[in-house]
Amino acid sequence: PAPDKEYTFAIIKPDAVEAGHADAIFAKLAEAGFRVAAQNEMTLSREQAEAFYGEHKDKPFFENLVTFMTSGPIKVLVLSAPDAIKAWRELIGPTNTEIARADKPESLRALFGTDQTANALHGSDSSSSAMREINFFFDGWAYDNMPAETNFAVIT
Ligand code: DGI
Repeated sequence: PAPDKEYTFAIIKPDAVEAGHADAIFAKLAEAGFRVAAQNEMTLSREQAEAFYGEHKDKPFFENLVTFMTSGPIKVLVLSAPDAIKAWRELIGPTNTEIARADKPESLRALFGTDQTANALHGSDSSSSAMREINFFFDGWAYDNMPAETNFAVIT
């Protein structure tokens, strides 16, 4: 069964912030039942972007990805909802904006993305990623907000 309340980590990426889509994205996520538990606006340094996407450092698109992610302000969010990790991945849709537009036209990447690199939104892909990513951007937040006895990214 889905946890009653779970946390995930999201980013409104530079293309969507620059295009002025943040308010529309906040409206869509609220409508879908997500609550914003923490948020911050920042511009990533190259060092931060490389560390955040470290698992992709050997991929051919890594340089483009880092250049894009450091190109302007982003909004980093902790979202809560029942089954938040899976539900948020479903709401944002496929990684490639063009595939999202073809296959999931109501998804947030279809609505607000630009292309296969600039795809408007990030979402943690697992409980362990959510834990790592929340701690990466909100130092200590998880410790203050999640009971120690529960799965780190899951609170009931
Ligand atoms: O978890 P996702 O963001 O959906 O996808 P991911 O973790 O595989 O990749 C991280 C980001 O890297 C993704 O949001 C966009 C970019 N990316 C992934 N695969 C490709 C890519 N960019 C290009 N240009 N080409 C790719 O194949």
